[in-house]
Amino acid sequence: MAAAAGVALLRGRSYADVPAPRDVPGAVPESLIAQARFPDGFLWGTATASYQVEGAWNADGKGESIWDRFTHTPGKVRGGVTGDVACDQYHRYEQDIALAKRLNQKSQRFSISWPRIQPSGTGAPNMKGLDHYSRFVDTLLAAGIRPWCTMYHWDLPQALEDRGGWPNRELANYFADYAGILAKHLGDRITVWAPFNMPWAIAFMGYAAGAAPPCRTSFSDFLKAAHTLALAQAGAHRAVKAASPKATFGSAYEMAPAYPKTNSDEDRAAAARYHAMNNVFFLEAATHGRYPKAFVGEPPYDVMGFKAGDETLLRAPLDWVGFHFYTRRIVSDASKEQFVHGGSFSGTEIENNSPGGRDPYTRFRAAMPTEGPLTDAGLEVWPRGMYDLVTQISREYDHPTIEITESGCGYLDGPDEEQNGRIPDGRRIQWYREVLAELARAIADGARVRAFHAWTLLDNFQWAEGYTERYGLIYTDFRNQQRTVKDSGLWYGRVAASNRLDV
Ligand code: IFM
Repeated sequence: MAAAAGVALLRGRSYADVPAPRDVPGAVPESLIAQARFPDGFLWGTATASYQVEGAWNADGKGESIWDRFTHTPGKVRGGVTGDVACDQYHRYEQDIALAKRLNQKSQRFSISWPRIQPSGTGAPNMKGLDHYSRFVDTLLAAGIRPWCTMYHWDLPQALEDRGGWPNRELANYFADYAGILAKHLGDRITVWAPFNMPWAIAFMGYAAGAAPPCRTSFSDFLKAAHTLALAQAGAHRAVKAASPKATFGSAYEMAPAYPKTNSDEDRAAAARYHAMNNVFFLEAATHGRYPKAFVGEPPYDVMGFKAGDETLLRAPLDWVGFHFYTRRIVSDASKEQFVHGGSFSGTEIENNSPGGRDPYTRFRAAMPTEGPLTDAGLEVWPRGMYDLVTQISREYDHPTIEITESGCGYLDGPDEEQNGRIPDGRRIQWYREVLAELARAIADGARVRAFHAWTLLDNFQWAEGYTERYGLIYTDFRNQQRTVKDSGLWYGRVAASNRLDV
């Protein structure tokens, strides 16, 4: 009854009705946390990514990825470190899955490394790579944990980058072949598939901002890459469904609720463009075979390399919608300013305060505010954003089944030697308490959320930040690969067992 009323409440509200952030408190009242309940059967899990945890960068016939090339280039990663060993999970996965089981986890989102399966990105599969993931999946199932597969979490075979990377439309076909191989060999046991982790970031960070490999700075390459990724998403959908009758297909999009800087029509329109570009660009392509109103004017189809008939090729009706939540954005209009090229990378997002906004097409500026406290990794804590984002996607996409594919916070707490090495990371517990209370509120108001994946199971290689940020529920001592469950991990295990937060 409450859920039905909530659905009615969500329906009919438009983006413009979302209150500006100054109207909402930054912190969540304890009473809301105490009342929060999650439905029976709710799937609690964690998320990881191949390059961030596996190590074994050249084992068993694996090819070189763009992240191998990047980290092996001096001066690219903080501290000069690499993911060559990372958490050594390629060899220690049984131990890590046993820890997840101990924390009552029921879903493990992991990614498969494309160059382990096709070392140069095309052609016959490397059976040693497939065998590894087959054993990994069997171990998850034996532990009662649902295997949830991301097919691509940023580790493109270097050989495909050498053929033009994602701006090369041919990659959509190569990716569909790869997806078909995965579904054929693992689809008897994996039923939950998503093609890409954070496709916007793959295109923007890699090809426009130069912040991640291959570090190009071309807005036209960014737009071409985005179109190839959308085509690849749909091609993978067709390939996976054809190879595995049990397959369900969804997504792992990055999203941040966008609030207009002022109440002006221009800033509200800019916030809507941010939402279209950064949050739902690929969801809209999959759902309707078109791109949303992310641009000032018409989408630049010519620059993207859009061809007649692509509207049909883009369609990939998702069985469920997966997205991440970390923080929020305040967005202002830049359509009247002269564009000046520029940008800088901060953690997981682009901040660009250059005159003229972020790029010549979308013409907005997005900033992460600092009204709320910041995590050690520099992201603003704004729990209310979870409620706003989940309810917005619910009403805009007709109440789909939702999975939160990542959500978490970077804090550097380590072992306290006076407490036998215990890791008292209270700030992380509080972050999850508040964000999850807002998620429970969205569910009570009608959002059909069935799973939450904390980022991440264990501290790992944090991309260009190296090992200087820790997002794990489990502490990794990178000197000896020892794992220690943090207080937050123990707490999350109790949450998973009880479906409540006051534990
Ligand atoms: O570590 C990353 C992950 O690979 C993608 N989403 C954000 C996380 C934290 O920055």
